[in-house]
Amino acid sequence: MDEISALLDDAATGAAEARTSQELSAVETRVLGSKGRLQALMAELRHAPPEERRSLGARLNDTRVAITTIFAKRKEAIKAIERERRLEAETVDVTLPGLPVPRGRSHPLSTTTDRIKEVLIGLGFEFFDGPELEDYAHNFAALNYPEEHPAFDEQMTFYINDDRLLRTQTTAIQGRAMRGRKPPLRIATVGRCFRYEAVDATHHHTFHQVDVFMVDHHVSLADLKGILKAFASAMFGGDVEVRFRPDYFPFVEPGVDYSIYWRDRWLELGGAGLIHPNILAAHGFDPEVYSGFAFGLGVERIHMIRHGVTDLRDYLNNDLRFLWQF
Ligand code: FA5
Repeated sequence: MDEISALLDDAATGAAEARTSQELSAVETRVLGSKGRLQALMAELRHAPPEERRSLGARLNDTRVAITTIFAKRKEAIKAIERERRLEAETVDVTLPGLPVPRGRSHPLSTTTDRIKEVLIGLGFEFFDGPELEDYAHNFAALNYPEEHPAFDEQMTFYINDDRLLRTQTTAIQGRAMRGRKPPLRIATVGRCFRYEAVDATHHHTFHQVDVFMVDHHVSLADLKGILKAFASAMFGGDVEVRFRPDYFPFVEPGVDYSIYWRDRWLELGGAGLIHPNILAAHGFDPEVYSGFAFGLGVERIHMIRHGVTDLRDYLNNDLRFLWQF
């Protein structure tokens, strides 16, 4: 008899002392399991005197129900405590400083290109794209380069075959943009160019150019100078002076190189001139009726001047210490 009471007491104490579901489950197995103490007492019933068997059986049954209830209640309580603990462990302190996420930004040549487009579109020019892998005709022949001319020496490049080459100048867009169109034309392009160069601080095998041209009635060097002045003033800020000096490019006549006066010095920017009559005629624009100007310059050069960068190779090195300065 005492054994039954003792079992109930032990079960109650064991359940109360169990701190986790696993501990409780161990106690439960010990008491109620098939090899547990209650089962052992049940097995002994048959050795009890027959007159006591019935009441003993009823007590054991009541005890089983009581113990089962104790365990069920304790199980609920432990579950609640465990949920509480888990929530506490998962709590996020929203006041802690966050992990820094490095942010990217536009490459200086991209921001310069964007600005170039903004300014030239504002001046009424339309943008065109041409292929970086050009053909000989657009890069040279259509631009009035005579065969075997020394002008080629300045623009040696990488040939894919006899006819296909990496373009040396964005001027190659001219033939593509003039074909099938009629003046008035105000067209610009910006993009990557390539030359077989001895690489140094101001020459790379890969660089970027912007090219601009206009064809209409009575276009003169004065128009060219006016557009260049407006372009350079918008790009560099302030009132910029433009100076021409004679230069030679096969696709212009006359040809010039131009410099701007900015922050107390003259800075050479690129080449320009009036579009050669041969080129106008080749596209069916009568040179007696139409004339045009063209100019080109390096995108890197613009950024270098503005920010005092001294080595143009830095633009392609992808060193973030350089790029994050802008
Ligand atoms: C030309 O390429 C002509 N197409 C420009 C032009 C256009 C003249 C329209 C007349 C009418 P040039 O070879 O000078 O010209 O190059 C122009 C600019 O491109 C240079 O001033 C320079 O800023 C840039 N450039 C040329 N070669 C390189 C190079 N290897 N690395 C970096 N920039 C270069």
